[in-house]
Amino acid sequence: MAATHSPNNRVWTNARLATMAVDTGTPYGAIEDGVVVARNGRIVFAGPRAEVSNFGQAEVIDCEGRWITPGLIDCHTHLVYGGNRAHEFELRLKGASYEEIARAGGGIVSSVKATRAASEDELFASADKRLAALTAEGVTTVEIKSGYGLDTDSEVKVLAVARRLGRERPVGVQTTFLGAHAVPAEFKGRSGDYIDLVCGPMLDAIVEQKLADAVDVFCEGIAFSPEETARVFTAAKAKGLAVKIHAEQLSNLGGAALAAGFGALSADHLEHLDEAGVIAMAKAGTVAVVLPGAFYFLRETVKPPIELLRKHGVPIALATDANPGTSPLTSPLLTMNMGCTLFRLTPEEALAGMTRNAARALGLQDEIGTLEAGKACDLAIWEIGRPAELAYRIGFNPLHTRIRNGQ
Ligand code: DI6
Ligand code: FE
Repeated sequence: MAATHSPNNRVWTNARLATMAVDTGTPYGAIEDGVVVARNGRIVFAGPRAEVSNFGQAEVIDCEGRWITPGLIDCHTHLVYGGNRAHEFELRLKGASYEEIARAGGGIVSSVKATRAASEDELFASADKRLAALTAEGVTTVEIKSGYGLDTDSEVKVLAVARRLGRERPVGVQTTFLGAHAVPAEFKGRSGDYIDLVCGPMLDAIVEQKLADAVDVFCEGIAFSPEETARVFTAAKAKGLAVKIHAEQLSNLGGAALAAGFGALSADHLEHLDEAGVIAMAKAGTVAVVLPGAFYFLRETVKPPIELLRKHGVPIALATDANPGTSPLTSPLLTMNMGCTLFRLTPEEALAGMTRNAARALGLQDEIGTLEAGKACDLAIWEIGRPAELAYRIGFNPLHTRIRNGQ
């Protein structure tokens, strides 16, 4: 009788694994001649072929020596927004700075107008194309922030679109409420009143509809002060939500240390972070998310303090920051390349930044981010000879297959 196999049991064999597990003693947690065994969408074994005696009634997939990494995780994006800002790109090329454009009513506020005017279906359709670009390069989980609605109905609309992407596409979506992204035009000069709205009715509506997994604040001279940030974090924590911060992107306001004091999952950007901030993050276990796309697009010159983050053992994650204003980037592979060329990460750090440490930046370290038994079977299978190729190439996609929850 021919062997039957359960569709819920799958084995990827004849593969090289970059497990990205910690403390294996080998770069990338690599295993030559490895197998991944999955049952009902979860990894039950990832390790040397020699340790598995038989595959039972499983569907066996021969990887022909290809590399398997954990599915990539983009832990910081603003994927859902209306319109685009190509016109501001032109203005910046004529000499205007990002801050000048923002102060003159352009910048985030112009994306807010377009986002408010767009229907849910329109927002879904445009974000879906950007999401497809991410998944085409191996992304299996993405974080999506609100922050281009800036009134209760529009923030709810954006987060509902993000949730819908997670339901209708084969990708995990974590949502983050970033109502404190910018002061909307109708609150100009009254940021305190706007923060009342964010911490009150807006947060209430979002919690009520279970639309957010975390809350973020843009703490910056052109956005919100540390005091305003603390108010949002206090309100978020009272509702049981995790917090994150955009900090030290254009100046050092001590936002990362503030967020660490609230037990933040991550502090993101960090170009102007100092050693005191690094130490505070290390103590709190807050992940440093670096965003080379924004650094590149704004032609910044001050790099995040990678050496200090390494010295104090702060985990470093890497993300696209996909957004219309400062990082119109939807390539995780180019992001890894930029992490290496611009910030001097090693290719192994870059891959850890889009797998293991990105999972941690989302609080999902027990679920995803490494090839280890017990985690979701989210895989990226690559046509490469060594893992460093993922960060090395520019504009080339060696993805062979992407697997989400074993499918
Ligand atoms: N930091 C950024 O780089 C983006 N948001 C943020 O908090 C900028 C968003 C934009 O300009 O539209
Ligand atoms: Fe951002």
